[in-house]
Amino acid sequence: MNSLTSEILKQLVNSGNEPISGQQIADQLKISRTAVWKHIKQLEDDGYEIISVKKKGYLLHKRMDSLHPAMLDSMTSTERVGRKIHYFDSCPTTQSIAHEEAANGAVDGTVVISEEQTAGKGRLARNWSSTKGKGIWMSIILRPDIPPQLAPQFTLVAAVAITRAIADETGVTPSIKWPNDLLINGRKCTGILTELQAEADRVQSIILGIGVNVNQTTEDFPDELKSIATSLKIEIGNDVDRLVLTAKIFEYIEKYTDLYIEQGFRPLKILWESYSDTLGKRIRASMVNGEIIGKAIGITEEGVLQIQTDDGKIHGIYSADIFI
Ligand code: BT5
Repeated sequence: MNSLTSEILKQLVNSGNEPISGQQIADQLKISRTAVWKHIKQLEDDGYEIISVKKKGYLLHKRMDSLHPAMLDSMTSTERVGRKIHYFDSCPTTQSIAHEEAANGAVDGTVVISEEQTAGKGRLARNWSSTKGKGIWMSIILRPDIPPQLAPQFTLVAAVAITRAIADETGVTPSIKWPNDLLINGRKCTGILTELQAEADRVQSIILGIGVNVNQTTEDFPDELKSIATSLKIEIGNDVDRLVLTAKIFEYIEKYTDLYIEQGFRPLKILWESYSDTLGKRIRASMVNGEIIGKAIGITEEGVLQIQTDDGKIHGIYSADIFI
């Protein structure tokens, strides 16, 4: 979207239920009224419903189901997370754009968000299904001052933040399957992919990739996912406002990142344990170099999963797929 069109959308969103006059917009943006009218037409072509109220101006009638920054900005009360947003109608994956932005100095809390991903990715180069307009597909750039070995904790911090946001918005609390899955009724509704840009001893940026299935129906999922994936809509039976949920996720990510910086991982570990689907269960952890079967007895201060095998030995697992 052209930046003037985007600015006009922002003004319409901010004026809420009060119409805003074409002259007012023209004066503020230093453009002609005809130019304002052309941008309004563009917004209508994009699907925004705008009413011309006689002698008063323009009114944004119906909020479109879009995660456009102008819409998100009006909902967000954070200081850092989501204050700067790069928005795409479609892109291969928000992760690689976020990596470029981070390398080019993007500020802490910058978000890359897309309505659709054509090559969305999970861990180990797996695919992530990202149906257009039905989910939240975004990468958040964080710049905590921590050593690289603590970065995996952010997967757990994000898992807690998203769990809380989903619970607030839907009344349904997902459970967390270590390390990066949020499940409802045993099916995956959210995946998290934590990537890093780091020097030997310091993190430069964490790229927190978040995929939340929001309004898909079962038909929207490819066949191989139909029995293992779910969406919030499937679980609660009605559409969920993606805009409100995204703003909530921004709030919780900021809140818990602040808590982490102030008090360390401990309070977040306690929260994580309270939502865990993994602890106390007999599990199979499948790693690139083999597998371990035993009881999941806890996570360490670093976020490492501890499994106790039948011979009593305790094993620390850094990355694995867990089967219960
Ligand atoms: C993940 O990997 O769960 C991390 C997913 C991260 C996605 C976000 S979206 C925004 C950002 N941009 C990206 O390109 N990625 C991030 P993993 O634990 O490896 O799980 C991947 C597996 O989950 C796949 O092999 C499928 O079995 C399954 N899967 C794929 N798409 C899914 C979906 N939409 N919902 C539930 N499960 C899915």
